[in-house]
Amino acid sequence: MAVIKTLGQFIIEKQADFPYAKGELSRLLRDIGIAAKIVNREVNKAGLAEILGDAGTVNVQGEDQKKLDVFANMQFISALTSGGECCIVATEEEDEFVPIDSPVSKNAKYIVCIDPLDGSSNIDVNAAVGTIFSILRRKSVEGMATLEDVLQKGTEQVAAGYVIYGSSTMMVYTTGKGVNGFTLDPSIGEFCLSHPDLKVPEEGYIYSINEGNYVHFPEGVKKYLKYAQAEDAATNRPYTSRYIGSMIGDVHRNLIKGGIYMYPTTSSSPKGKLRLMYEGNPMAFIIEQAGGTASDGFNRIMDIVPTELHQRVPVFIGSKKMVDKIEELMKEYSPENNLNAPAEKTLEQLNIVGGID
Ligand code: P6P
Repeated sequence: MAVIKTLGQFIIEKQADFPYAKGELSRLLRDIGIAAKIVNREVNKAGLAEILGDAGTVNVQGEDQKKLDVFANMQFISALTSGGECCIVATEEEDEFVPIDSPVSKNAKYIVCIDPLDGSSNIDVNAAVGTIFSILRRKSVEGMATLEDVLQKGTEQVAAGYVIYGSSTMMVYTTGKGVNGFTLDPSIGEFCLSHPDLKVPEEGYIYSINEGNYVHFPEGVKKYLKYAQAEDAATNRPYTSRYIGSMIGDVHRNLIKGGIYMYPTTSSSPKGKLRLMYEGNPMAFIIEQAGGTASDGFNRIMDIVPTELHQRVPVFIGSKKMVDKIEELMKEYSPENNLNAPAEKTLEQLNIVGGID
């Protein structure tokens, strides 16, 4: 009889990994888990409740908000407010970040960047949707936290995770010590450890991309697609194409089976479609912790210095060898597409005293 280990038990057990932690991060993860169970209940009966369809509002991205988007956003903000461990919520559904100014959050030191319901256009057709979250520690030490506390590189994340509301509901997260997956057991209302120490296969044979945008892809992406579709038994090509229209669904499958998810620049998304703070960075942290790679085509996503709350980023994420291949082709055929090239190192940074002779 396998011993059930709940998310709560696992978090407490792993708390020993953080000797200086006083339990705040553990409680924050618990709060997110609680909100996820409430969102899961609504997603699972979306077809029944009057919660399908458009909310009649538009978010900062100019996308129609679905009623479930708005519901999920409210649930996570509410859980994070009452949990008391979070001082700011940056969410896809709000133009500005949401300061959490409640008596219990006075000394809260964590910031949560969240996409409350990614892939929500899939809700009405019953395809996988999910929540993506990234946890940062505020840098400022007094007063209200500010946007500067939010705009930190992905390497500064203390935790990241997603909840996939699919054929089963799973939470997958990392605190920088590997990746673990928990499946919701509705009979006891608990997320239970089901996928310990997840690792993404170094090589994969599945690629995920919206080929409808082919005409406007960078040349390096076009070259990669031709490479993926070429006949070569020795390297298991042609690969298989799988595209759910929900990043979480595609990245989760590729995490389990191996593969690459790509959302390059397109004519309608000249800087990429996915957002750095609450899609690119958290998924990059998870995939890197599972042994994979996450790139904008040229640079490690987690090294990109954010400048805007909702900034977008091209995403190539998954099996290391597949991402290495696309980076090779992007560098060769689309060098002009390198939108996040690190600023030229200054002479001081290069420790060249007195300049170059
Ligand atoms: P397209 C969902 O809106 C999302 O952000 C990702 O989850 C998904 O992979 C992508 O956009 C789908 O975009 O342009 O292919 O419909």
